Amino acid sequence: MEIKKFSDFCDQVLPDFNKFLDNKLKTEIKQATLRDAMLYSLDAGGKRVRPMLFLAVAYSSSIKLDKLSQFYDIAGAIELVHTYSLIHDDLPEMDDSDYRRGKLSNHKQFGVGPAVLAGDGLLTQAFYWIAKSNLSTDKRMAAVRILAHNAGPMGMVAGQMTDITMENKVLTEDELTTLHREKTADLITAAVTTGAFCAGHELSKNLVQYANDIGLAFQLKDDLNDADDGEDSNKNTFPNLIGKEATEAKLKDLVKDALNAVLKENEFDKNLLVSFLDYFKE
Ligand code: GRG
Repeated sequence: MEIKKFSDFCDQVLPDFNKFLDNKLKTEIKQATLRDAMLYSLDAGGKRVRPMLFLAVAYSSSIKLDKLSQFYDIAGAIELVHTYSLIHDDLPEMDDSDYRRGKLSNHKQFGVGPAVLAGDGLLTQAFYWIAKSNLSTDKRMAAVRILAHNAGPMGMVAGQMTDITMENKVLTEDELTTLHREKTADLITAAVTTGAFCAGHELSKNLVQYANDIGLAFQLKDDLNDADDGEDSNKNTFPNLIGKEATEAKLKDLVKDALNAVLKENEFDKNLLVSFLDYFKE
């Protein structure tokens, strides 16, 4: 294990992974408008947190840096699913956002119909990439199962449905936690657990705990940033429900729990996963 900091790991891996993502989609998608709309959001400057976490877990279980590219199809599939979810989330009938990552949102750039199809295309292509990857059948099946379970109607899609249908209703803390776990944490958990499976491990309780905690922490941090920017106070967020200070305390507790969980972990080198927690301190 040579790299100890998550940011150094990303510096090493991200340029190559980004090239892979862009080239693969460019060569596969023949319909020009669809290709442009899919690439517009895929190459819009996302942080690639989920695929980097996936690859970091594989690296932390002793897959060498120069062997990580065997997992790019799966890491890429996770990013395709994330990108689709953001395109659809921005649509007028969902969050109705005109901008994403400082650029026009997909439907503002291409129109609602093309944006829906760009999202559909990314979601479907994700499972094509997993099916076509060179990993063993067991690993590919695990990746399909985990991703479909956590991103579909048993996970992210369910959370999004609760979000849009409960928009003007006040949720309890438990209901809001479930919403955020499904909408945001489940895909992050899928990235971490798929990384473990692909590197040849059984699911570990501590790793799942770590993944769930950072997944929820991710949403809380995003909501705290939005609250600082004066975002809509009617939205179902922790800062709106319990206040900013209580949300900051909850975020700290989650990061502490994630740290305790990962420190109990024996199957993986802990350095990168511990270092990822710095993201919540920035
Ligand atoms: C449309 C089925 C469907 C689901 C949408 C992901 C999602 C569900 C909604 C996004 C709402 C949101 C902004 C949640 C906060 C946490 C989050 C997912 C932030 C965006 O992820 P980042 O920070 O984005 O990884 P980048 O731009 O870096 O890729």
